[in-house]
Amino acid sequence: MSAPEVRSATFVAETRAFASLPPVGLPEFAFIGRSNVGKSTLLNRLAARHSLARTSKTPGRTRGIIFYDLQLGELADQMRSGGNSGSSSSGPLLRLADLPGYGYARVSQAERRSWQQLLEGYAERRPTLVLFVVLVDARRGIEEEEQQLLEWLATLSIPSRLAFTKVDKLTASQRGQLRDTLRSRLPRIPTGAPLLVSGQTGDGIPELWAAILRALPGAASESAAPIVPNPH
Ligand SMILES: Nc1nc2c(ncn2[C@@H]2O[C@H](COP(=O)(O)OP(=O)(O)OP(=O)(O)O)[C@@H](O)[C@H]2O)c(=O)[nH]1
Ligand SMILES: [Mg+2]
Repeated sequence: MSAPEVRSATFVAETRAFASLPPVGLPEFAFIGRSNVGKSTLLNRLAARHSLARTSKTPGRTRGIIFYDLQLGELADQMRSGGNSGSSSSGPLLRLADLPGYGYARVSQAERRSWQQLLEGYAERRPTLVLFVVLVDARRGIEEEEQQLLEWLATLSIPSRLAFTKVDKLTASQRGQLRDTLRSRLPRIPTGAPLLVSGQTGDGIPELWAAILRALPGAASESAAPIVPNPH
């Protein structure tokens, strides 16, 4: 499995309030997770660009929702349709949304409230939202916040996919243990099979791309993770 060619990746907008979200356009894939989990690094890796999204060792780097539009090459069309598509010269267009990280202590109450409102408005009322990719640090595992987030998205019927980041920091046996733990917990995780990824090494990126492309409207359905259309 390989990742599709990303023909272009462009910054669209950064917004801190629901009222100033950019006009709806391409199908959107939102990346959410604890501060410092590696959201921006993963977006750069997906886009195959070094510095599209700003990354930082200091938590709390991304403060608003930042949107990027991607134009993919034709391999993406083949991945979407399970390999039977014709030979079109360019692939699909889609939008990635980098959300601010939660759980960062040095953020004021006011900023926390405004971020919460932005997230709720975005999740509940964005018609082009396709999928939430919920990122979890592979060394921390799923904590209370992630469990609540997954359950909240499920109550809104918003499809979500869990991805464990920074798996390059795990030994092979720790990765095996994580997979075993996830398999035993799966019935309690309201999402498709979790992905193991690394923005640093590119591990799991083709699988993450496959999940994104199969969730795109009009794509062949993915049997491991049925996609429920977002009714909002
Ligand atoms: N080893 C390793 N380090 C990573 C990986 N992804 C991110 N990092 C490091 O983790 C730190 C945070 O990465 P970011 O991508 O900025 O994290 P973020 O989730 O966007 O953070 P906020 O915007 O603050 O919420 C940086 O020092 C990255 O270099 C990864 O896959 N492996
Ligand atoms: Mg970030």
